[in-house]
Amino acid sequence: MSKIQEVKEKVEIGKTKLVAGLVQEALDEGNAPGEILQAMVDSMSVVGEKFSSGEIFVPEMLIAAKAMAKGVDVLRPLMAGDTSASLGTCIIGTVAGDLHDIGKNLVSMMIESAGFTMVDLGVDVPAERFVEAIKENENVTLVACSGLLTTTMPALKEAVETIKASGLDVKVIVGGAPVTPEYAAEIGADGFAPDAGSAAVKAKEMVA
Ligand code: B1M
Repeated sequence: MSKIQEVKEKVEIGKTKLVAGLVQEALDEGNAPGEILQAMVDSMSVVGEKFSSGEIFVPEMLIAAKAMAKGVDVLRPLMAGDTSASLGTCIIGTVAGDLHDIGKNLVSMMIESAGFTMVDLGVDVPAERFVEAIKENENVTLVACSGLLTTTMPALKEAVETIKASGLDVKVIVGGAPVTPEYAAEIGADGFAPDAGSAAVKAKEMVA
């Protein structure tokens, strides 16, 4: 079995203590960081399918997420690009009621590598907290809101509307599995991206 395949399998079954070592071994064998990351993202899709079909439950889903986070920790220094260019500060968070943070963390890593200083508010972030963070930090040019549940799409809308209603001069980008470009436009977001890589490209375009 290839090392990448092993990483994928161990993330799926939540072997938190093994994943970091296996990711390092996969790198040592010459696999690209992006390829290893994609394997772990694919694992989470399998985990999601197993959850949907009732084969696994929330605790297994959580432990798989923790295993992936260990792997991402190893890749992070290799994925971060040249951060010397400053495009300002980006406030990022997962919206109220939503605890999913793996995608948000990947988006944060990629936007940082595009040249932003990141301020990560974490998960379950109330709309008002985004506004406070814009006021508390210097040179905020962008706010990035992530939402992973269909039930938290209204919270995404509330976040965008609250930021816009504050009158503060920032752009807002939204994304997450249930979010479509149409929904992003409907709720008044300035930008949308389907994945972490394109979020970085879009973020740069938005503040240029
Ligand atoms: Co939950 N969960 N979960 N979960 N979970 C999903 C999302 C689900 C699709 C699983 C399923 O049913 N197949 C489903 C949502 C269904 C829906 O709403 N339509 C679901 C559910 C139902 C739930 C609970 C309600 C389960 C329950 O309690 N009964 C519960 C809700 C808790 C809450 O948030 N209030 C719940 C809980 C959890 C855990 C806490 C156990 C855990 C999260 C742990 C963590 O994140 N630290 C978890 C997990 C792990 C998942 C799955 C399996 C994996 C999510 C993930 O990390 N994917 C997920 C199934 C799936 O995704 N197929 C699932 C990998 C990650 C890289 O992808 O997050 O999509 P993703 O991010 C991508 C893009 O979406 C995009 O870029 C990222 C990288 O390319 N993106 C952005 C994300 N944010 C962006 C922002 C941007 C731009 C792009 O701009 C700002």
